[in-house]
Amino acid sequence: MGILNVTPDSFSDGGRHLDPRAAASAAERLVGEGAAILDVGGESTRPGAAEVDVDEELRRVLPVIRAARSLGVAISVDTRRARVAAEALDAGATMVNDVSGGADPGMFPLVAAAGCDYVLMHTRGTPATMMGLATYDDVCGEVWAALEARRADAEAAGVRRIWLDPGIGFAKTTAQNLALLHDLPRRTGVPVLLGASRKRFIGELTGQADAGSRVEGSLAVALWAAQAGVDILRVHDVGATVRALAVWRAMAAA
Ligand code: HH2
Repeated sequence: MGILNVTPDSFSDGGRHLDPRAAASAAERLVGEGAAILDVGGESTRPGAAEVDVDEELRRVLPVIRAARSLGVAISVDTRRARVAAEALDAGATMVNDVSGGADPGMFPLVAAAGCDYVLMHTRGTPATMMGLATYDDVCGEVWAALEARRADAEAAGVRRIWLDPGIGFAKTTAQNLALLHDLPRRTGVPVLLGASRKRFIGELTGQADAGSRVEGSLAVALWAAQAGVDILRVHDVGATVRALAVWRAMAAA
């Protein structure tokens, strides 16, 4: 899954794709590099990010989704709002990536009626408040129990095609992120999506303050996750990840 943020303030690619032509060429590049899914987002969810008005979020994502339809890959909309998800699905998206885990009461009924794919991510609070909520006795047990409980709610509402995501960096410290990654091989048998690309904990471990310089660290996580059986990797550096996975896959199959 290639990341395409149409925002002024995303932590890594903020401001780069606000112009529709820049977004279209980024989408083409990500698909050319091997992305099977494009994840289009119009609201930054980095720690402390401000909320975006729904109409503004729609204004950002809809033209990009419409333009990306011709690229022949699946399109996901990264949104916490049912109204944005509904219009994105009408515009051609087939997956809803919801970092709030269904906080909008309209989200599960909408996704159930659409019959689309749904990514259910773990977080606490909102992007503005989440880092004050990173307190757990047993981070792995609590995160996966919360995900399973939300999945049961989603299924009860009629949602069928669900990927679970532990939400790396969302209400989690570096130590908690590492514990969740270490624990991934135990989570076999459930469809999992992971988004660790260029995140802050990688910068802390490698001494890279600039998000664009966190490629090698991101690849290390991607290979670990692939080995653990993670189904979808949400990444900025699609070409590098695809090449690293080609070698990993050959070794795994040898
Ligand atoms: N992380 C981000 C955004 N969406 N979706 C899922 N399912 N999992 C994630 O880990 C995830 C996500 C944050 O990264 P990014 O989109 O690069 O930055 P920003 O939130 O600043 O736009």
